[in-house]
Amino acid sequence: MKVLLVNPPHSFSTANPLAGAGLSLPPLGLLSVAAYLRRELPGVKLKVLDWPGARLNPEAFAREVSAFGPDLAGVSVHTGTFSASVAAAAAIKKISPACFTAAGGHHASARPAQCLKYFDAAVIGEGEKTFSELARRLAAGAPPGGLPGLLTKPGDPPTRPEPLDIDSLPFPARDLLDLSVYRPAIFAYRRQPVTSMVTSRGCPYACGFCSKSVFGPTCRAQSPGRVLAEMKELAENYGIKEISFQDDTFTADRERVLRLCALIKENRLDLTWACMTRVDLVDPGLLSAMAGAGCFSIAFGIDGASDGSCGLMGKGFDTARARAAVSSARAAGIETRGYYMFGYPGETFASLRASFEKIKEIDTDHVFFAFAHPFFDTPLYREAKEKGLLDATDEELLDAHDNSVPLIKVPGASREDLVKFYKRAYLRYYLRPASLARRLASPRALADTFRAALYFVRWY
Ligand code: B12
Ligand code: SF4
Repeated sequence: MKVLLVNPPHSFSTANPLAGAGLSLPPLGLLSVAAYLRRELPGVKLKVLDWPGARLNPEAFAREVSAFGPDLAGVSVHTGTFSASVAAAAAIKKISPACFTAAGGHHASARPAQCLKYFDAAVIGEGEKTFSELARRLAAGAPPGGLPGLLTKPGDPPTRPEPLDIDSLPFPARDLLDLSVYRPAIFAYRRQPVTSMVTSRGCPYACGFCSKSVFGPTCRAQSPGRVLAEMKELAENYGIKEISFQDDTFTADRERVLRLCALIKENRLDLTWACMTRVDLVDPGLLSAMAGAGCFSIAFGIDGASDGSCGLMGKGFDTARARAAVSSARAAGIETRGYYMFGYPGETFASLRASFEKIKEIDTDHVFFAFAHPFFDTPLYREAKEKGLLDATDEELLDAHDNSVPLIKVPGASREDLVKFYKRAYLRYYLRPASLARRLASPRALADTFRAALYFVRWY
C-alpha cells in the first residue's frame, strides 16, 4: 500500500514582514502521523510532500503524485489555507481516482462535515492512531467507517479518539523531508542548522480567540527524558545546533522545564533554544535556569495591548504582569518577542491607539502584530458574528491567512485606517531610540534588522 501525506501551500508573502518573512517550519504533526504509521504498518510505502518546504507548484505536485500513485492520501487542513488543501485533494483524485483521501488537522477537527464535501473522510483530533487504523483497514479491503475520530458521512456524529500517551510516540519522521530548507522567523533563531520540536499538546487556558479543536482544553506534556532524547537525536543524527520549541505554553509545567534544563546541562548538549509561553508562567528562578540551559529567546503571547484588551480576550493577566515577565527575562539574558492582537470585539480605534503606548512600555525586543482572527471553533467567532462585527464572509474566512488584513470591524476606523495603523505600528515600534540602541549594540541584531528591513520595504 502507498500512502501520501501532504501539507498544502501557504504564503507569508504579504503577511507580517518582521515575524513572518522567511518563516517556514517542518509540519511536525504530519511527520508524527508518518512515524506512527511506519511503526504500525512497516510494509507501507510512505511519501510526505510539504508544499511550502519543497517549494512545489501545481505542476510539480501533480508530477510527484502521479509518479508515486498513492492508494491513500492524507492532507492537513488549516482554516486559513482551506482552498489550497481542497485543491490538493482534487488534484490527487484527478491523477489517482481510486485513491482514498482523508483530511486531518485543525480545520478537519473544527469542521469535519465541511471537509467531507471534498475528502472521503475527515480525521478529528490527534491523527496518529486513527490514520494508521484507516490505512490498516483499507489495506485489508475492510470498510473504513466507524473508527473513533474518523468521519466518513456528514450525517454521522463526530467522535474523538482517546488521548494518546505522547511520551510513547515515535519521533516525527524528519528523515522523510529535507530539514535544511526550514527556518524560524527572523529574530527567532541564532544558530543554524535549526529546527523545531513540539513537546506538549493542548493548553488549559481559555483565551477567546484560540482554536483548540485538535488537542482540547488540557495540556499533556512529554517527560523531560523524552524531550532530551529527541534533542539528542536532532543533534547527533541531523547536526542540529538550535531548537525552536513550538509548544503553545512551553513552561506550563514549571517542574518539567526545570528538570529538562538540568538534564540539558548534565548531558552537556551544545544546543541553543527558543520557546513560546505566557507571561504568567515564568519567574526569575525559572528564567535563570532556562538561560543557563541554552534558552536565548522567548515569545510571549501577550495579545492584549492594554488591560482592557487582556480582559476582553480572557487572557487572565494584565500588562503589569507582562512588563514584569519581560524585564525578568531581560535580566536573565533572554531576548523577548511580544505577540499582540489588534481589533478584538470591544476595542475601538481610540482604545487601540492608546494601547500602543502600553506595548512600548512592555518593551519586548521584537514584536509581532496580527489582526484578531475569528476561527470558527472559537468564542471570538461567535461573539463577532452575534454582534455583527465580522468584516468577512464565512467563505472569505476560509482562506484568510494574512495577519495584516482586518477581519473584524473596529468602531471609529475604516479598513484603510486599520491597515495604516498596523503598518505604522511596526515603524513606530522599531524606530524608538531604545529599540534602535539594542539593535546597534550587537552585530547579529543589526544584521537581522537589515534583513528584516529589506522584507519590510518590499511589503510596505
Ligand atoms: C508550528 C506551527 C506552524 C508552522 C508549521 C506548520 C505546520 N504545518 O505544522 C508554520 C509557522 C509554518 C505555521 C503556519 C500556519 N499556521 Co500554524 N501553527 C503552528 C503551531 C504553533 C504548532 C503546530 C504543531 O506542530 N503542532 C503539534 C502537532 C503534533 O500537531 P498538529 O500539527 O495539529 O498535528 C496533529 C493533528 O492536527 C493531526 N493532523 C495534522 N495534519 C494532519 C493530516 C492528516 C492527514 C491527519 C490524519 C492528521 C493530521 O494529527 C497530528 C498529530 O496528532 C500550531 C499551534 C498548535 N498548538 O498546534 C499553529 C496552528 C496550527 N497554526 C495555525 C495557523 C492559522 C497557521 C497558518 C494558516 C497561519 C498563516 N497566517 O498562514 C499557516 C498554515 C500553514 C500550513 N498549511 O501548514 C492555527 C490553525 C488554526 C485553524 N483552525 O486552522 C494554529 C492551531 C494556531 C492557532 N491556535 O491559531 N504554523
Ligand atoms: S492563546 Fe495560548 S495561552 Fe491562550 S488558550 Fe491558546 S494556547 Fe493557551
